[in-house]
Amino acid sequence: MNFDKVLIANRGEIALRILRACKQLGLKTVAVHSTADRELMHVKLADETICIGPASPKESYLNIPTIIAAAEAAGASAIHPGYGFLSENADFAEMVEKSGFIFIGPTADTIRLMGDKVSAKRAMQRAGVPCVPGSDGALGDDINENKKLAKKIGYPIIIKAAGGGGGRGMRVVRSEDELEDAIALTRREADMFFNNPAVYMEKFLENPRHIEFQVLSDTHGHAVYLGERDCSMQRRNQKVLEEAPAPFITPEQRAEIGSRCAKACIDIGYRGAGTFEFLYENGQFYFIEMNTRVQVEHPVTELITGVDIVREMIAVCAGAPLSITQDDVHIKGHAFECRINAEDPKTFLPSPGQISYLNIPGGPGVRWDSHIYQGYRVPPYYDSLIGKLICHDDDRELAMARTLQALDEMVIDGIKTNIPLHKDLLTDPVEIKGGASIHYLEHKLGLVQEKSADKSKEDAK
Ligand code: MV4
Repeated sequence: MNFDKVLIANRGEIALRILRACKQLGLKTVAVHSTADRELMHVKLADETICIGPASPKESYLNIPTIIAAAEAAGASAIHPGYGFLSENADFAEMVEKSGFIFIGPTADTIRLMGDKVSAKRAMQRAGVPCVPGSDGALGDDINENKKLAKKIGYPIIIKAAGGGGGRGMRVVRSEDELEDAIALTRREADMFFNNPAVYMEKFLENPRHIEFQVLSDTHGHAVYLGERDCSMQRRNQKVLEEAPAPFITPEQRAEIGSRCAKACIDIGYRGAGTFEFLYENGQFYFIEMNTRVQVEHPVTELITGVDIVREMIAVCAGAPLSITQDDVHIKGHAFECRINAEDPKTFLPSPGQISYLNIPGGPGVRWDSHIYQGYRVPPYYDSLIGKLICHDDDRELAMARTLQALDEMVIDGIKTNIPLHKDLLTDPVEIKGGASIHYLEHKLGLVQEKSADKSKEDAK
């Protein structure tokens, strides 16, 4: 099959990142964009552009028939979905392949398997990936059985929707008298939001870290892990600051969990780039979900491994074998990524508008992944991410200092950004120490009043 033209079914910084990888591989690019996105950088750089509809994502970036029609019209051979939008939509992946295009990602069946968190967990359990203790599959309707199970797991437990993920459709239960209502409520919400009433039960981990393993897998039976990232610094399920490698994780732990993830990829016939999400508490890793797409934070892994994840995922989806084996993967130094958002640093409200002045930091080990430029208007219709500052150095302390220096050099005028938040975070004693839990940032910001002093003390220990 010929593979010479890629349609980029996304916008913003990731569309530009994909375009750059395509150009390097000698592939022609097709940018599809909404009427609000004519001035996007990757639209200017693409070989062909097609306007696919109005600003509203539903009518443009989420419009499956229109995107497939655009691929037909342009004579594209493959479609790269990026992250968000249609990237983990199994029906889209299926339609893409049935229409004769290559989906740059895993097969529709794999997306479906991992999209259902109950089947994902079962598959990972079978592959030898350690999971959070919990129900064996979806919960039944017998409340006495469920009470027995919760008692056996031990309170607190969490009820999660099989169709959920990324923080939607979950409820913590701290005692038996809350269990029946919690299951019923989560089921109703799951049915409403995900069209799937199936729910499952897990031991609730009170203060875990969020650590995820990056993998790449080809169609020739090879898979590699590229180490892990710590993504614990988050607010309302939106990551703010990521780093690689994760602080205090030993090479032995990395090899143990990483090799199990790579083996799991081979077991399920995985294709492309993927991420295994774990909660990490008391020295143990617990699998929770798999992301079957390229992630926002992939650059920190690129900087510590030297592997071009986006180029590699395109190549393996075109049928090429992985260009590296596990023996070629070495973790070198440390990297941080600051997600720069067009938002008020105090209220977190979006701050769209025109960028009147822009100064981008530079120097060794400084990378800026962004579509913005002086004069660019940040539209109000989409995610507020306008760029990612990724800094690398020989160790964590140096990487942190380099990130702060780069933040000091960066000027984005005309809109508000969260740069002040990043400067504050990178000088925070708990962040400097490393290894804070998923709750730390929200406590720091005073989002959670209850027990906030206790929790912060615990993190600071
Ligand atoms: C959990 C958990 C504690 N215990 N599961 C939230 C997002 C989704 N991916 C899974 N999530 C969680 N699952 C058990 N058994 C706590 C969270 C959680 C969380 C996880 C990762 C990153 C940020 C988070 C914020 C709040 C809760």
